[in-house]
Parts: sequence; structure tokens; C-alpha cells
Amino acid sequence: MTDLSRIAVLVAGKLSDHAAARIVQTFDMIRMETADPEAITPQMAGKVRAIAAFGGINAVFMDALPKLEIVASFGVGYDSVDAAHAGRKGVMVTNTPDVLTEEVADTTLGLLLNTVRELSRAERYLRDGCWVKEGPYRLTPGTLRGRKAGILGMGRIGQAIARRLEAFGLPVAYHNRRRVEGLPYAYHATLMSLAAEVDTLISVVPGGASTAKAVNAEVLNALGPNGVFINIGRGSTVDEAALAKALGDGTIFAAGLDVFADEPNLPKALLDLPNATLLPHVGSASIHTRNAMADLVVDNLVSWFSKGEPVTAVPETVHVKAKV
Ligand code: NAP
Ligand code: 8YV
Repeated sequence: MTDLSRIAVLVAGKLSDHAAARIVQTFDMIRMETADPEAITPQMAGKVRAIAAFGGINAVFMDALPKLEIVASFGVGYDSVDAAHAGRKGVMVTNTPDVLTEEVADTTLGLLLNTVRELSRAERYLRDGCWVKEGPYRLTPGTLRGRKAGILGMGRIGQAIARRLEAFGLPVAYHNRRRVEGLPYAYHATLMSLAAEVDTLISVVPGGASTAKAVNAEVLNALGPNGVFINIGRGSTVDEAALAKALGDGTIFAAGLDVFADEPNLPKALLDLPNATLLPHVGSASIHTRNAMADLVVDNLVSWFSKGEPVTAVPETVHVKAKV
């Protein structure tokens, strides 16, 4: 039996109490505020075999830890971890899929409804005393009724969003690089074709080079003046300047955004727009779901060091074998 308490796990980034309690109980935990290669001491370099990542991990940081075997990343999206580099080095990378799928889909529908029916603004109206002073809140120009939804990224979360949209009575179409067999939704081979067909575009694709600024001025133009854009995936997927312009000049009707290119900083152009509903990246942010994600980070570490295989390897590192 491996004595897990002798294995040094470096925790890089802000850690939840739930994850900290389990890692401290199980491993030899070393803390670091951010993954700064300059802060790695010779003692750390000599013993760290695992990283529990609550932020980005780049190639330089991995290379500074010669005994590194696994990076267990918090979150299903792992675009801030250089998984391709890890795969080439023989370092395992894991993420936290599935356990957050339904929560993120719930948040997406909340964000969509809020965007078209102005729920945050209506509540502000009430709290500001306007209901008493001025009468009922205005009838909203936006509605879900009659809309056609398009999902960019029909993966685990995309499919959970599609099921909810069906229950709301909306037809659903989607774009992925590959068609998903067995789904009842119309497939579009290009994002432009999807945007031209629907008026409500929901982006839930991973970040990274293949999706960078995919939602651009042309796509927003194709969505049209009744268009609603919802982003629950990654901010890097959108050309934010083009989006702010499209919202400002009526090219599209409204947007609901949970993710941004440079979090937590937002361009003033977006902050100033009344037809943008903005959330601080809260898609998975309930105690229930964040604890489940933290558990999966720790379960991956425990499984790797006790059984020689992780629970949820990312595709770039599925080939990596544990050292015996
Ligand atoms: P997933 O199951 O891997 O689904 C991703 C989907 O995106 C796949 O269907 C994939 O299909 C498609 N895709 C990937 N690259 C594409 C490209 N270049 N063009 C078109 N489609 C592409 O992942 P998931 O679990 O649903 O999570 C999706 C993403 O949501 C995560 O990566 C993360 O960035 C984001 N997320 C955000 C929050 C939040 O709090 N806001 C929470 C969780 C997740 P193909 O490979 O066939 O293209
Ligand atoms: C997390 C997410 O909030 O899982 C993801 O990809 O974006 C969110 O669930 C994030 O990873 C925590 O940093």
C-alpha cells in the first residue's frame, strides 16, 4: 500500500476549504498563492510529485518540478493548463467533467431568461422604489417565445442546455466540428450557417486556439437584430470589441455573459451597455457543485498514486502511464 501522506502535492492558487481539508488529511500539502516558477524552492523541486491546480499551469512551471507526475486541475475547461506540453513530457493532466454539467446548464437558462426578460433590472426597479413611485415595470421587448436556439459546443453541458431549451419549447440546432450521432437537433457544419439560422446563440465551447474569437462581427451580423448571444463557455471565444459594438448599434438585441477574455477585468464598453447581462463567472458556483469538483480533483490524485490511473484524464494525456 502506498503511503499517500509522504507524497508532496503542491496546491497552486486559491483553494476551497473543502479541497484543502481533504488534501491536508491525505497528502503532504505545500501551498503557493499562484503558480510562479520563481517561487519554487530547491526543496519543492526535489519532492513535488503532483499539482492541484486552481488556476493556470504553464510549461515553465511544470518544467521547474522534475519529479512532477500529475496536474489535477479544478474545472472541466483546462485551457489555462498546458496539457499538450504535459502529454509530451509524460505528465498526466486531469479535469473535473460531468459533476458540474447540470449546474452550469441551470445557470445558462437563468442567464438567458434574465437577458431577455430583464429580471435583474426589474428587481433593481422595485428596490429603488420605482414600482411605488412610477408604477409597473415596463413590458419587456424581449421574450423567449418564438425564439430558435443554436448551441455552439454540443458537448456534455451543451446537451444539458439543449434538454432544458426543449422543455421551454424552443427548437434547437448546433455546431461542433463533428456531428453528434443520435441527437434530435439540426447540425450545422459551420458557425456562420448556425448563426444565420437561429436568433439565440449559446456558446459553450472550450477556450484555446481553435475557438479564439470564433464569435466575431460576421457571426453577430448573421444572428441579426433580434439576436441574443449567451456565453457560458470561455471569454476568449468572443471578439469582445465586436460584441460591444454589435450590442451598441443594434446589430444584435442583447447578450448574457458569464465569462470574459481577461477575468475579472471587463472592457468598459461592455460594462456601459444596458442590453448586456453580466455575471462574474458563476456557472458552476454553488457550494454543492464546487465541492463535487474539489472532490474529483482529490479523487484523481488518490487514484493516480494508489491505482496508477486517474479518474478523468484529459485527451492530451490519456496515453500517459504511471511510473512504477
Ligand atoms: P465537452 O463535453 O468537451 O464539450 C465541448 C464541445 O465543444 C464538444 O461538443 C466539441 O465538439 C465542441 N468544440 C470544441 N472545439 C470546437 C471548435 N473549435 N469548434 C466547434 N466546436 C468545438 O465540454 P463540456 O463539459 O460541455 O464543457 C464545455 C466548456 O464549458 C468547458 O471547456 C469550459 O470552457 C466551459 N465551462 C464554463 C463554466 C462556467 O462556469 N461558465 C463551467 C463549466 C464549463 P467537437 O470536438 O466535435 O468540435
Ligand atoms: C470554474 C469553469 O469556475 O469548469 C470550468 O471550466 O469555468 C468553472 O466551473 C472554474 O474552472 C474555476 O476556476
